[in-house]
Amino acid sequence: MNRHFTSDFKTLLLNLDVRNVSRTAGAGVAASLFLGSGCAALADNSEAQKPNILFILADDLGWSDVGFNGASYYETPYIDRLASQGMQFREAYASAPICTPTRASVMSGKNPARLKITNAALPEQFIPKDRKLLEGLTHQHLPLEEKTVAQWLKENGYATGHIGKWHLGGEGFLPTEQGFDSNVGGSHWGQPASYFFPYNQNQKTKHIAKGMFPNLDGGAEGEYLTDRIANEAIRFLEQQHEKPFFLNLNFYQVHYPHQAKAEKIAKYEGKTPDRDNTKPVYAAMIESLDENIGKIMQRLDELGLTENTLVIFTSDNGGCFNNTPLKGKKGQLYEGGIREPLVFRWPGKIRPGTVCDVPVISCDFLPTFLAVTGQASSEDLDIDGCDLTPLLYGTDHHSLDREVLYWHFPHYNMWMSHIEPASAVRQGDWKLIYFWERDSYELYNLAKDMGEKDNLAERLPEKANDLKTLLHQWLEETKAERPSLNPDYVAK
Ligand SMILES: [Ca+2]
Repeated sequence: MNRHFTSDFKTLLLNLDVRNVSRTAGAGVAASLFLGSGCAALADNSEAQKPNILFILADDLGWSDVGFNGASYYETPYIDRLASQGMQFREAYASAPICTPTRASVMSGKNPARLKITNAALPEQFIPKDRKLLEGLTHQHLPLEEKTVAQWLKENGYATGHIGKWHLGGEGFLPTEQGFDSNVGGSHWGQPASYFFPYNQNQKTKHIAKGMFPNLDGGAEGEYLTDRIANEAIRFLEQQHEKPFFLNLNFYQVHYPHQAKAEKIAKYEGKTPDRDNTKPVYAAMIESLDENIGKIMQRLDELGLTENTLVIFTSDNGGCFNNTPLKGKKGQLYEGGIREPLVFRWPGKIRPGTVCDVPVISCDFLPTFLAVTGQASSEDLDIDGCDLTPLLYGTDHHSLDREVLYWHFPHYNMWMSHIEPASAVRQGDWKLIYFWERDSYELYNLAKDMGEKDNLAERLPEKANDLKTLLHQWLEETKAERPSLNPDYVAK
């Protein structure tokens, strides 16, 4: 890929587009960073040097939980700085409204429906059996037959590290079985027992969960998990000398249990809410995530790795609380359940302060990473994702060779009653959601109504029918696992 760098760089300069330049305060500083150190990167970037990839995935962080998407009660200055130094995607999606399927999609480049991994890995007793529908079947782990992005990159000479939440299977299916050289803290568990050391011990019941945090031994009493995960990431960065690296850094933050440092909680208890956000513990968790990302970016700089490292920041599903101005939350296919903050930063390659409105989705990471590392073109792969480099490099900011996105979530949830089986399709500005239990559709125009307040399904039956046809054809093609009528259902 590097041999194209010079022409890409020229194209970027020629394509400077005022409409796409963020008006955030950091944009001017970021632009000078681009023109200054970015040029240095051009000179230093030898033909043989492959870029490092640092993929940072937050857990359950909503689209509107970050400053660059309008949050003011929550404070994310370091994540916002990252956004101002790179390209932010305003219409980025998770492949699923819940943890495991999105992570499986990141690893494999495939839609969860095709993987038949559509729900969080859960023991059988936690799957509701008393509802009108029986859920579609879902695998409990990412099958070893799936070729992960780590396996692809390892074949290409990369050092591959996983740190933090995995949630794609336990023994036999851990990161080290799926292409990673090392695994710190990743297991089948989807959350810590405690954010304060000892992390595998429930603070109330004192129950200890064995095998929760492989290779994350020791720690000081009261040490905070997010600080520790960041320290492990820094240690990984410091050890990289020989090979280019791919670090899959998956924070547990801001997933339940909601626990934060007392001094940070106190700060938010006294702060004026915005968008009805009034959860100081959650705000404090976001601040800890943010400051640790700042810490990692600083160390990356000190190690001289910034110029040759593609950094990505995103989340795996929508927020659990209030995602205003979006509707819905984690577990739902409304925008609040699936739209994510997303930033790509790569000085000299990606123009800083840019905003992209093209819809993108979790399964796009794998083909994009393969493209930036010069390994394979997406045409050769049996995947659902698209290579995003035309957007990132500025050769085309406004379109992608893809018209339609799909979601399939045939599940309830024992703890969250708002969650019901649903599937959805987005084509252009139009989005249709199908609710399996009610056998009903909702149609929205996201360009005019990103909050999904005005259901147009009855007023625009032709448009609704077009999208219904697309959705059901896709469910057939992917052999998606459908919900079925529950013969034992008793209406309450
Ligand atoms: Ca999650």
